[in-house]
Amino acid sequence: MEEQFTIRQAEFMTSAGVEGAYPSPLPCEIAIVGKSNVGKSSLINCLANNRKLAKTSASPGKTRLVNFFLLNKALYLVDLPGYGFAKASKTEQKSWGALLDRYLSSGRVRHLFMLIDIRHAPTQDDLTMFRYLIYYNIPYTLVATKADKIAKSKCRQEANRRAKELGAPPFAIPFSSETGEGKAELMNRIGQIFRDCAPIEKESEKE
Ligand SMILES: Nc1nc2c(ncn2[C@@H]2O[C@H](COP(=O)(O)OP(=O)(O)O)[C@@H](O)[C@H]2O)c(=O)[nH]1
Ligand SMILES: [Mg+2]
Repeated sequence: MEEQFTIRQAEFMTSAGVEGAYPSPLPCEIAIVGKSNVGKSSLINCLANNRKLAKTSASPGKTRLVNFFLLNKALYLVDLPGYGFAKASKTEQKSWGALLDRYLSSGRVRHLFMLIDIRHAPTQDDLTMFRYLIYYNIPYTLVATKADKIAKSKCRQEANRRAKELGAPPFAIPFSSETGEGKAELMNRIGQIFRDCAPIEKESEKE
């Protein structure tokens, strides 16, 4: 049975860099990864119905921090800094790697949404990122963004093709933060993840 998850409330909590403290963990934390400009911040805003919640930018590489958004005061949605923008210096790449390593190895994240552009084959950085999340053994869902840029009749097929090119089972959710396509499907996914994260009542605690 699918039960639609609704975001009643969304707020920005805090940002952390390579050293800053993360907020106290909640049972459910979902993080979003993907290359710069793929539409991570736009997706958060679209889900939360708030265009100003996460800063979006037409010029890539602006998010250098791990940004925590609290949904319904119950779960964290985390905007991770994007990878693979051409102008990044070696130092910047290194600090991005350290930031991501620290976050992923913290054991907080329960699920990752990996975003890929529906129009293009995965980049080397996408492939590296995908291997990395397999290595960390983190459950993930692939989301193919900017679906409004291609014919609607091709979205499902193209999204799945991108997943396959990444080396994943051939399934990705086609999504557009412009038209809201795929939003209901993604909200269902969040609902499922949220329910799976809920602490299970132990037999001994039941009365
Ligand atoms: N057409 C279209 N543009 C999008 C979509 N999502 C994001 N964008 C645009 O892509 C650019 C980068 O978006 P942003 O959310 O900041 O990407 P981020 O770097 O991954 O956080 C912005 O100019 C957005 O308006 C989408 O679904 N469709
Ligand atoms: Mg962003």
